[in-house]
Amino acid sequence: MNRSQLRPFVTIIVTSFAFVALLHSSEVSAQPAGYNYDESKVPDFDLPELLKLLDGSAVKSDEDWTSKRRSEILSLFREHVFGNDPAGVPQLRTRERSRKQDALGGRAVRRQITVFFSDDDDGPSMDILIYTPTDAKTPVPCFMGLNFHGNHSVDPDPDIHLTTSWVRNDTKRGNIDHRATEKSRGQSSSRWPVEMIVSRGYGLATIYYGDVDPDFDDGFKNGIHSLLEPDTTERAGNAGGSISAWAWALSRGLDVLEMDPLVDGSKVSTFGHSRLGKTSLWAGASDERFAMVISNDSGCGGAALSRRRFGETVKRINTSFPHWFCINHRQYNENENASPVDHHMLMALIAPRPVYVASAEDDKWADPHGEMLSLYHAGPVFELLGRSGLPSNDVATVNKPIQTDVAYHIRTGKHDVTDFDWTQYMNFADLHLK
Ligand code: GTR
Repeated sequence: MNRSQLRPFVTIIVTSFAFVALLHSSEVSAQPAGYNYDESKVPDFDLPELLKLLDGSAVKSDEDWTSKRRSEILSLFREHVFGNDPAGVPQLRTRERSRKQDALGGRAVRRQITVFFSDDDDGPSMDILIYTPTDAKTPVPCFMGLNFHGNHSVDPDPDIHLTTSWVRNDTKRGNIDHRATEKSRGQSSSRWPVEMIVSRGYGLATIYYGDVDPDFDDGFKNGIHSLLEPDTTERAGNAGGSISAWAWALSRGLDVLEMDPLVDGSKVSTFGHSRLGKTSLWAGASDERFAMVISNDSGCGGAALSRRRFGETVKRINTSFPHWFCINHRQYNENENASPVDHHMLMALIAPRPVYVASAEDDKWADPHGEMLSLYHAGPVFELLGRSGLPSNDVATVNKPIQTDVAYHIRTGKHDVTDFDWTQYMNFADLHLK
């Protein structure tokens, strides 16, 4: 092979290496080339109607919405986007793995609870790490979210169980050969300001998403699929993808928090960042027990309107992450307008409960304005149910949160979770859950 023959070969290797590196990064703030980041190039489109039933008749009352249209839309999301929920909820068994009455310098009670999904202690299970304020006199409202790197990444506390589940390789954070090492403790603590949360009177519960379904495309053989779906040879087009499995885990976490004497189970907010923000929205949409729903930079497949094709597209997400959505979702690759849903309908499924959508200015890949617009376009449903939606569809001012019955902010900075974001979530929760 001479040099010029070699060049395309090298380019292919370098490109695929970069592609794999991108897929394996949860810190994506880059703007991959070849996608639209220009508002003037957003195509024209019509959104599917929220307040019209599939038989063409109008939704006129909150009763029409609650008893008819809401369930139609929920079924459409199951059929065309996320797939069905994992079938056969097993009998959960829980075991308190540890408890510390004076964690965080005495400010918090910290517990680790293992949730077993079968009779087998070695079978699929997940750990919930829960912090509640030590000085609380009554059960507290609580935020619950999945984390990307293991519960031990949330705080450097050496007593937090180091996950033994698969983790994404990342030498810098101490994840070697898909296993967490001591070095990985506390590496995500900037995203989980536990002290700030308990000092404002809230609890925080978090679960490692890799306990439930490791985030790679293995044909649904591991995690809860090994238990609930032993035969995956011919998966149906509407069989749930990983987001559906992760959202299911949030509901199982809520089952546990509902029984928890330190937490007010009627005031649990689901929270998530990025792919886990998509998951938070789907959990909140499909499980009405969640009192509030927070999407942090969830982008395509989450808060953003797919029809805008701004930043990440349906085709790109289904190609990069074939395991996240159901197979039917691939019909809308470069064919978004044919979908019977768009993501304003995901927001509407959460109504009348409070929903917070947050974006970051430099996170163009997630389409900040499109994230806001889906919340805006869900407005008619919030209004039908006696709540107010977003007052305007104008591009939002950076660092100026809008918080009414729904909330939105775009902050300066990149694709991440910051103290600014958490401060806003707690301000909003103060309005609705206290
Ligand atoms: C990106 C993906 C986004 C977002 C992000 C993340 O690679 O394109 O949809 O989910 O990952 O989860 O960090």
